[in-house]
Amino acid sequence: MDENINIDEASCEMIKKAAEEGVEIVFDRAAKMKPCPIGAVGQCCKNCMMGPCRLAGKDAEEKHGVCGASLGVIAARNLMRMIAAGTSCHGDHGRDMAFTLLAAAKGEAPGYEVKDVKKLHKVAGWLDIKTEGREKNEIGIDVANACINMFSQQTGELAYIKKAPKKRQELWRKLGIAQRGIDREVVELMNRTNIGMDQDIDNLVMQGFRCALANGWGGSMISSDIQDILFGTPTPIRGKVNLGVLKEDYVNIVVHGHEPTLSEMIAVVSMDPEIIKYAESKGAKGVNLSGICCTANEVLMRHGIPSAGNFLQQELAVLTGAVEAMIVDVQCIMSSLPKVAECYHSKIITTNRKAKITGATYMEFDEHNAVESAKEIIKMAIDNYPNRGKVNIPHIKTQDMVVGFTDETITYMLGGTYRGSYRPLNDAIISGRIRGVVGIVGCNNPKVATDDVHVALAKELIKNDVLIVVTGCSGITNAKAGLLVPEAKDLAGPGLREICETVGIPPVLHAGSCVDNSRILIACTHMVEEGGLGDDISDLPVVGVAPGWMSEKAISIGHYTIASGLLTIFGVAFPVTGSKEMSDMVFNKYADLVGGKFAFEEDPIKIAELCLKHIDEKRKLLGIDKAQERVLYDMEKRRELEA
Ligand code: SF4
Ligand code: MSK
Repeated sequence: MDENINIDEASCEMIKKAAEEGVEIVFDRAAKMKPCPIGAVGQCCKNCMMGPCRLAGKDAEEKHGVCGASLGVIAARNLMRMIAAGTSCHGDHGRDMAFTLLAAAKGEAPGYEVKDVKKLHKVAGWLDIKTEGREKNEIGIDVANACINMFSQQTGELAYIKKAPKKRQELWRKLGIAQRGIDREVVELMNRTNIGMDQDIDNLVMQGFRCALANGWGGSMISSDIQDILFGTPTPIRGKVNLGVLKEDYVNIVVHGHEPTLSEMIAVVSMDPEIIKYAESKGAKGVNLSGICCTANEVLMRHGIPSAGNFLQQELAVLTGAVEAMIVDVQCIMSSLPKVAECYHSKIITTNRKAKITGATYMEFDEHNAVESAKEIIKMAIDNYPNRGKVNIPHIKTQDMVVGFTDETITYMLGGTYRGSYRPLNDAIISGRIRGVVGIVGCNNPKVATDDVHVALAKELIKNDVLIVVTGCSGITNAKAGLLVPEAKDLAGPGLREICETVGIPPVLHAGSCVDNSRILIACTHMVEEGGLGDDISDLPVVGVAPGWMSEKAISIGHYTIASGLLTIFGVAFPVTGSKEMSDMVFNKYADLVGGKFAFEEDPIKIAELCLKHIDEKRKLLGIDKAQERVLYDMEKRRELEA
């Protein structure tokens, strides 16, 4: 394993244990793997069997695939296919949520209900669905059907486009990239990247943007909205993080993946007295629930259920020997889990017909029979408790955190219930107390100093008065480093510290899971609408960063962030750098087209410098680059003003 892998102490303890016990984990596989240098930079095409065509070497730019495709076209097609894959992940997630809402509103999914009526009315408003004098389930059925139809909508733009600033909507229409149905955009992008199809890079990337917009202002937004309707819109709540949240004398159940439908029910059922009694009958003190990845974020944001860790800690949780069952749903689940679990007593339980793993136990979760399904799964975990061997939960203290900062929360916290608005945030930015806002999102990747890139970047930025919003595994990673507590204000610059003290917030705000990056888009729209910071998202002193990304979902997220107007910086590697033409496209020309573009940088301090440079340029363009002194008015000055 790479000695330079910088990760938290609890993980290091488990990595050491894995080595001692001869259990192969992700870090070992990463160290052994020699990633294909051609594929990594976009120089390989396997879209047909005349190839695969490898356009490598010094003269790569002059080479062509057997079909005649240039290096630029090959790199572009590869990137576009990643957008299609990422959009389909978040889209299918949103679709599942819409069908769950439909079943709940029809009374066909006992245990689920419309929990947040206020949010239901808000979403209905966006979708032009009448709410007045109607019962919540009636509205719920209409909202669910409208969302389901957004997947198959063949013509016309998605209703969610209206949530963006007017100027941005007009740009999308002018460029012909206003998104139609989510499925249609994915299918068209896959078609256009086939052999013999779209071989004009300028034309191809526009469909890439349209497909990505169908994710950010489509599939992901549907997921977040419906999850709020069904399970409640998160509000600030305390929680704990890291492997130490596992408990020695309890049946430990870890939920992992992305869709909260099952985990919400597991959370409820695990507190059922009948279940606790059953756990006691097997010698345990009760059931202890925790999470990994974005399923963890979902139950953490709404119930304060502890997070055992991020993407790279899924195997490490099993290594403790304390996990009776890891219950997984969809996305970011490592194929290696059943093999690691073989060395201990842990059961890996897959629950979704779309995500089975050879060697795991499959127990299909049916939301129409959710309580019974959840009970059955939990009982299987409890039955496994007596099979435990030696337990080694890291003794490093768990870290506290405060999470649940949605755009609704920010409105309320900054402006209060009756006059909730983004005015105080905009004023803080205009006055320079907050220099800008950076969203640090995405995965951990064993190719880089895993946790360090996220944490070093966040620390450097808050020191420079930049407010941070985190989602996904970046949220968990920064939480482990202690940046998600109000006390972290002491690491912030004087301006940001003052805001944190006044409002009582941490300098790093956890906004949720990967699909909740759409919440950042809505927050940006509110900032524009509030006034004083330009009239489009591209005018804002805001940057998006994915310093440790690995999933195709990140490429789709990056593209919708850029199509929304923001500079977006990626670490690790960028999969088109083998082509000068495509590099010029993503790192320069994108900005001319949509206002946002990619930048690539691995070093977290240099990423911070890029963010600050961009923020300062935007501040200058807005005319707010000179720090404004706060003037305290005495009575005489006030009278002068009133006169
Ligand atoms: Fe090669 Fe063209 Fe086939 Fe790609 S599509 S594998 S470049 S022949
Ligand atoms: S879980 S996509 S590793 S952030 Fe959303 Fe984490 Fe990345 Fe999966």
